[in-house]
Amino acid sequence: MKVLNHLGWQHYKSTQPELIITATLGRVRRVDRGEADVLTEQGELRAASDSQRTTVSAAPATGDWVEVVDDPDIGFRIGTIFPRYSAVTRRDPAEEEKGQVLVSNVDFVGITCSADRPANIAKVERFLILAQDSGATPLLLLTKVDQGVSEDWRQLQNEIRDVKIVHTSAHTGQGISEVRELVSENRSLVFLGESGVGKSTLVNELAGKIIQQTNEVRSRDSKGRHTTIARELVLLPSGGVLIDTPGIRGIGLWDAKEALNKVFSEITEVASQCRFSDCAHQSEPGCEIQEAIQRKEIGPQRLERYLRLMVELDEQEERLALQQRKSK
Ligand SMILES: Nc1nc2c(ncn2[C@@H]2O[C@H](COP(=O)(O)OP(=O)(O)OP(=O)(O)O)[C@@H](O)[C@H]2O)c(=O)[nH]1
Ligand SMILES: [Mg+2]
Ligand SMILES: [Zn+2]
Repeated sequence: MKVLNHLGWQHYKSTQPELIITATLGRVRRVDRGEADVLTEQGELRAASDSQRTTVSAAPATGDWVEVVDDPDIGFRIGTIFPRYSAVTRRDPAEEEKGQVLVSNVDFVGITCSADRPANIAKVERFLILAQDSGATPLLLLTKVDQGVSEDWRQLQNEIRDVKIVHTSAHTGQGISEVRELVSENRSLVFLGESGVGKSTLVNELAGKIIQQTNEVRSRDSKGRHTTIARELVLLPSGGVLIDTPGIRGIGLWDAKEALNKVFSEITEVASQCRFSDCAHQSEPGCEIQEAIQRKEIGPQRLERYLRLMVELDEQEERLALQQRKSK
């Protein structure tokens, strides 16, 4: 069971005490073209992932614990996909009204940003909501700190609360052992962020060898070249799992209102004290949010970003409800 334990099996099982296994157990390393590479005790198996599966939760994702069945007709195929204790789910870029699971069964979502690029709080908040919604613990990994950390990043760090921030550098080794420690007990961590921020470089540093290909950023604007093209699980020799992902510029949120309210908890807490339960926090009498803005406890821009995200998620809910009514 050594491979499986290093992959986090024991930890996974403790979250799913009722599990019954009847075929070869494994964890999905990578999914592509209707097939998946699955790490099992018998080594890596390439298994067909049933094309009949259409719903979000039923398509295998990197990180899933699955059963691999040896089918006499088609060879290996994925049978049961076991329940996910966490899942990073975004709005499917191909189909607006659908969610897409990027990775599953992770303990940490490492939102990876480069210190040598401008700090964009709205983008970081979006990633934080995605991470919070997954059920895993969000982290902010600030990379390339050997290049210096600008004032806007320092300010951003003051604005986000309750999130662990790790400064890392592949050049000086700063922060590497801190991140390694997080996964030391066979836990799983996924790196999410824009292309070129150094996700694959971090994977290699943590693994202590070059596993993932990396590439120079463009000198003109420090943008990456989309070097990593698949969501891929890397098993650390000492146990623990890292998941490298392709760079993503923006993300569509999916069914993430609860996570939104958590990430903006200082706003939702105050909002619950407004006189009107449907307060829009603009100029209503008895609006505690406006009071808090006057007292400089809540930034007006932070409120604006919160409201904008709320509208986005409200509209999504409405469209989905409409669609469901139509299809009935
Ligand atoms: N100075 C400095 N450069 C770094 C650091 N980490 C990564 N880089 C450089 O950043 C560039 C991009 O790194 P990658 O690891 O390929 O970035 P990525 O996030 O995996 O990019 P995609 O796969 O395209 O999403 C490479 O040239 C790295 O050498 C760091 O800590 N300091
Ligand atoms: Mg990469
Ligand atoms: Zn209000």
